[in-house]
Amino acid sequence: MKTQVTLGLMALVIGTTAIGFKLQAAESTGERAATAQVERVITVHKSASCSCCTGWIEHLEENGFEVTVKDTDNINQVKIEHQVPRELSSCHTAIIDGAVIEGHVPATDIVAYVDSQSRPFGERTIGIAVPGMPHGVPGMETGRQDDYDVMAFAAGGRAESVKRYEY
Ligand SMILES: [Cu+2]
Repeated sequence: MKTQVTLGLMALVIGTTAIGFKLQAAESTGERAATAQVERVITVHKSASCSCCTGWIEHLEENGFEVTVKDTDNINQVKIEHQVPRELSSCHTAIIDGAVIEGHVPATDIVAYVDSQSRPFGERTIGIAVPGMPHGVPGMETGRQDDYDVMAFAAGGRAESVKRYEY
């Protein structure tokens, strides 16, 4: 019991140090130009046959992301594992910095979300999604342009719009 308490305290100290260092690093980096050069490493889970997923991956690469593609025969299982609410689900599921990106989310919104400290549901926030397959989203250039929302979501299906695109 005594050992456990000590270990817990050590973890807390290490954790605090890590946060302090991170903040310090961000301050010394300073300018936005330096931030923009940081590589965005993302893993995309998709079905092998999904062509609009490939279109979205190209959109990410054009915007400076380094993409690892993982084809799967059971994309629904991936969504269950990453707690993507059924009503928000789309064709592909991606992971970046521990955040879940579901569907055809524009690269700028991924960057804004990952960089931002604001999370609509606090630590329970899992990620962001563009539900379904709206026409005109990155990777879905069909010639038609739908209005759509980027939704933040948490476990248990809680969700709210963090950005709306209207045309
Ligand atoms: Cu798609």
